[in-house]
Amino acid sequence: MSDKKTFYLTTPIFYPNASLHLGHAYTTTLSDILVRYHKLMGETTYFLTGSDENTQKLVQAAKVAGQDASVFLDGIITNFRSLFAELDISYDQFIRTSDEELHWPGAIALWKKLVEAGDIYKKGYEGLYCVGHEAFITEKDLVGGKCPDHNSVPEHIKEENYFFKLSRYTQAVKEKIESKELYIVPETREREILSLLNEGLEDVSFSRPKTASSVGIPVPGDESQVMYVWCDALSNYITALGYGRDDTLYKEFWPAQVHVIGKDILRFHAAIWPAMLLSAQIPLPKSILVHGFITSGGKKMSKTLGNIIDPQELLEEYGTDAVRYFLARHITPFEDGDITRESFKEIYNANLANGLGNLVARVMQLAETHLEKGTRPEVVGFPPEYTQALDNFEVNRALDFVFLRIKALDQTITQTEPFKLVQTDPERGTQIIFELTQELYAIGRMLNPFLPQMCEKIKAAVIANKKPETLFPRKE
Ligand code: ME8
Repeated sequence: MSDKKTFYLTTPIFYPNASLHLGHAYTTTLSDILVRYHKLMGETTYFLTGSDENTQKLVQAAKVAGQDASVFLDGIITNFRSLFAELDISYDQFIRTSDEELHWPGAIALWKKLVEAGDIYKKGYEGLYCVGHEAFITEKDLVGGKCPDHNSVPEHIKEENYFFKLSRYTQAVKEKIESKELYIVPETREREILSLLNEGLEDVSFSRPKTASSVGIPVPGDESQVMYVWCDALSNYITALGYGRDDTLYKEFWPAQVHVIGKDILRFHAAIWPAMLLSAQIPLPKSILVHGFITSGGKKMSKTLGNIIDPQELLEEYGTDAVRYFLARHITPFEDGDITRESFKEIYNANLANGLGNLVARVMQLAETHLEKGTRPEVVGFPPEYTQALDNFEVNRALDFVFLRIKALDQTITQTEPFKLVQTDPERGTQIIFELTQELYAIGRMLNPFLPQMCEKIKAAVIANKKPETLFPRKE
């Protein structure tokens, strides 16, 4: 066995009923930055993302689009993958829960464990089901008879389901969270889930009759029922590693270091999922990072409001690293963050075209003119301000630090005026220019997790002693 540290990170598996928007791009970019950082620190990383496909939402969306469900699904998955490619998301696996070979055996094995623990029982049930949520909701959640989040009337359902004894695990989950064995970040979300646990958890319906849900994994031993989509979906975090099938990856990487999620699905991840794992006697993930929502102009992005920002559109206009930069630095992971086309452009021009781009041009112009050859500067360790911020998932603070160094380097040039010094004191002048390239190289290295393309371009420019083409053209 190797003693190398491992870092397994997961994103939610997204519903493929529509193309991904900037919110999904945020989760995935944030995740990618963390994975790249841990890789940079020499850890063995594994990065999982994917799609949640056994859902009625998909069936309904395909119907609206007038397409066969599988054709519709293929189109959406192509869109997911191309967005992730354009964002430079370095995932190791893209799991699809419709995959009967890779996902289903593990989901079934986990269900059997819950049965063995005596935590699954059958019960008649009557309630309101919201397909948008893929969950039962209550009368008091409704506004004017509709689910306010999805603006739709829930289905009234009366059926026999299998239930999971979630109530039995309220106390145990609470203890794991309070002791930080299951570390919920940030603290506001930890408090939110603890207060929910203090109210006590009710048992949850874990299956639907096949007649009600045309998709889903059959319940072992009862072909008339399919697993509840959240029970099926949560299990992806271990089935992707081969749980119940081939446990090589599972042995190496479970428990996950972190599940990255948005605040909307906290309850599923910090209450139901740990309870399932406790029931099956599987170790819990180490932490759950819960980020806020991206809004536009102060409002939740929605089709009705017409304020949805398509990540593809930004990527086309500004490029991969500019989009990654904005998401990493100008959205705070622990709170809601806002973006408009105007704010994006302003920030791009100020910090990338003028800030970083201009600095690289300035330093490399001096170097190309006055240094004889390129150099591979000595590689020094990463500063604690940088590593501590990233260890705490604060990608925005880490990038703030890098940009302070960028600003300082710019000021050094203005103050020392090496372009004049090379005339009066060539030795001192070239020494200063050499030091500028050293610092630029160090900055380039720190940009690695955030702006992987720029990192390589900056390092290559210093080594070749050549001013690169304009990195971030100004936008009017
Ligand atoms: O919930 N801002 O899938 P989903 C930031 N399939 N992030 C956002 C966002 C926004 N405005 N909107 C969505 C599901 N997200 C389930 C998950 S996991 C076992 C199953 C991101 O397609 C955020 O990460 O509705 C949120 O948690 C996720 O997308 C929900 O994606």
